[in-house]
Amino acid sequence: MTDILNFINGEYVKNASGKTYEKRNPVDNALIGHVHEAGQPEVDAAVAAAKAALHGPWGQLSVVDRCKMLDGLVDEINRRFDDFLQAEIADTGKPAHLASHVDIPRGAANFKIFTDTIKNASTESFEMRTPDGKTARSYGVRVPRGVIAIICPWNLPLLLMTWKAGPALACGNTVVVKPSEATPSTATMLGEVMNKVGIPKGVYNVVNGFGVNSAGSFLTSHKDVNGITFTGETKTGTAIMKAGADGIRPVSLELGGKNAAVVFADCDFDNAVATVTRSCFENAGQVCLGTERVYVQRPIFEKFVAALKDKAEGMKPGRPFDPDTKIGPLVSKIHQAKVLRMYQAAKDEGANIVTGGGIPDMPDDLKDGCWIQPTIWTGLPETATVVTEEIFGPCCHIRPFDTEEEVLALVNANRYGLATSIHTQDIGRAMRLASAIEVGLCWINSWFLRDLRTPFGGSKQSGIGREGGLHSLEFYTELRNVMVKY
Ligand code: NAD
Ligand code: 6OD
Repeated sequence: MTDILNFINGEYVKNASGKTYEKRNPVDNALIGHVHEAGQPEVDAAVAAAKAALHGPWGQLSVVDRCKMLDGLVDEINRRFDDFLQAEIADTGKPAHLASHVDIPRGAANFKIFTDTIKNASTESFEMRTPDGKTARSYGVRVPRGVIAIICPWNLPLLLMTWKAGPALACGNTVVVKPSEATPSTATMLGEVMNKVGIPKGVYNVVNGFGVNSAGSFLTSHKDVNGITFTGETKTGTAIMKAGADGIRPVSLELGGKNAAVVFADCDFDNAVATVTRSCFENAGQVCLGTERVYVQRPIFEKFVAALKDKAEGMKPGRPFDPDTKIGPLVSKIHQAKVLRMYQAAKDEGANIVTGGGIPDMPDDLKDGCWIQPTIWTGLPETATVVTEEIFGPCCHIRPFDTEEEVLALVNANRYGLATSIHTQDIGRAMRLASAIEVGLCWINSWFLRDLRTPFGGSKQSGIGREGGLHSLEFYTELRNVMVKY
C-alpha cells in the first residue's frame, strides 16, 4: 500500500490539510493506497511553479532541444513499462492485454507524435509594398499559450492525459494535471520520469483530488491558468467552459457520446460482428468512442443479434493478468451503480434483454469487485433512456432499419456527435453517409483505428475543438504576427 502524493515543482508533496481518500482496486476492492487531496494551497503552488517555469530554463530551450528532452520520456516510459502497466491496471482493473497494447504504448507515443509535429510546423509569411514605396514582410511566430490545466477522466488514464500533456509540452507550455480521482497513479508516477530525463522543475505538475470544491475546480478557476483542456462528461465540460469564461481562457473539450454503429446487409459479416463486439465491450464499454446504439439492416438483423449475443456471452470476466480474461470490471462502485441503474431503466421501459442485465457470478475472491455483465437489448423505442443517454458500460441496444435515409435520421437524432462506424462493402454509400452523419469521427469497416496526425474531437454536445497532429497547435500555441518594414 502506498501514499499517492501531489507532484509540484519537481517534488512529491503531501497536502497542508492532511486530507486523504482511499483508492481501491476495482477487481477485488483491495486498498491500493491513500491519495493526498490537493487543496487551494497545493493548487496555488502548482500553478505558481508552472508559471515560473515558463520563464526559467524551459523557456530558453530551442525547439529541437526541448523535443529531444521530451523524446527521452518515451524511452523512459518504455524502460519502466511494467511499473506503468501495474499501476494502470491496479487503478482500473482492465485486462493486461489491453493496457499493454493500448494504454501504455500510446501513453508514450503521445509525446513523440507531437515533438515530430512541432519541429515540422511552418507559419505563413506575406510581402507587400507600403504607401511610401518601401516593403513590408509579415510572418507568423508560434508562441506557447502559457500554463495549461489538464483535467482527465479515468477510462484511459495515461493515454488521455499524455494526449494533452504531449502537445502542451512540445509547444513549450507548462502544465498542471488533475487526474481523475479514480485513477491517480500513472499521472503521478510520470513525475519520476520527468525528473529522470531532466525536464526542469515546475514544467509538469500533478494535483490529485476531486472536481467540485476540490483540486479540479480550484485549478480551472485559477487566474494564472492560461488554457484548460478537458476530457470527460458533457455536464462537467459545461462547468469548465463557464470557469474558462472568467479571464477569457480558451477551453478544449472532449466530451461524452452516444455513438452509433450502422451495419448494412452487404457488410463483411464476420468483420462487422468482430468490430462491433470490440466497439461495444472493449474496456468494459468505458471508451468514449464506444458503440451503445447499433442499427442493423433488416435482412441480417436476427443473425447479427444472435452473433453479437454469442460474442457477449463469451466475454469471460476475470483478473487482469489471467490470459483467459476478456473483460475487466467497471472502474468504481459509483460507476457500477450508475450502469446498473441504466440496466434497470432498460428493463422498466420494456426492453427485450437479449443477454446480461446484471452482475456476473464471480468467485469469492472477486465478489467485492465492480463487475458487470455485457448486455444487449432490443425492442426499445428511440426515446428510451438507454437509447438516448450515455451509459459508459458494456452494453448496446440493437434496432433494425430498412433504408439509408431512415438510418441517417436515426443516427443523427441525438444531442451527442462524437463517433460512428459504418459497415458495408458499398464504399460509395459509406462515404455518402460519412459526410452526412453529424460526428467528429467516422470509421468505415473499422473502429478506433488511429492515425495521430488526424483531427480528433466531437460535434454537437460531444465537444469543442480538435486535437491531433497540427490541429493540436491551434490550442497549445498562439500565433503572433510580426510585420517588418524595410
Ligand atoms: P467526469 O466529467 O466526471 O470527470 C472528468 C474529470 O473532471 C475528473 O478529473 C473530475 O474530477 C473532474 N471534474 C469534475 N467536475 C469538475 C469541475 N466542476 N471542475 C473541474 N474539474 C471537474 O468524467 P469521467 O466520469 O471521469 O469520464 C467519463 C466521461 O468522459 C464520459 O462521459 C466519456 O464519454 C467522457 N470521455 C470523453 C472522451 C473524448 O475524447 N470525447 C474521452 C474519454 C472520456
Ligand atoms: O485515441 C485518442 O487519441 C483518444 N483521445 C481516444 C479517446 C478515447 C476515449 O475514451
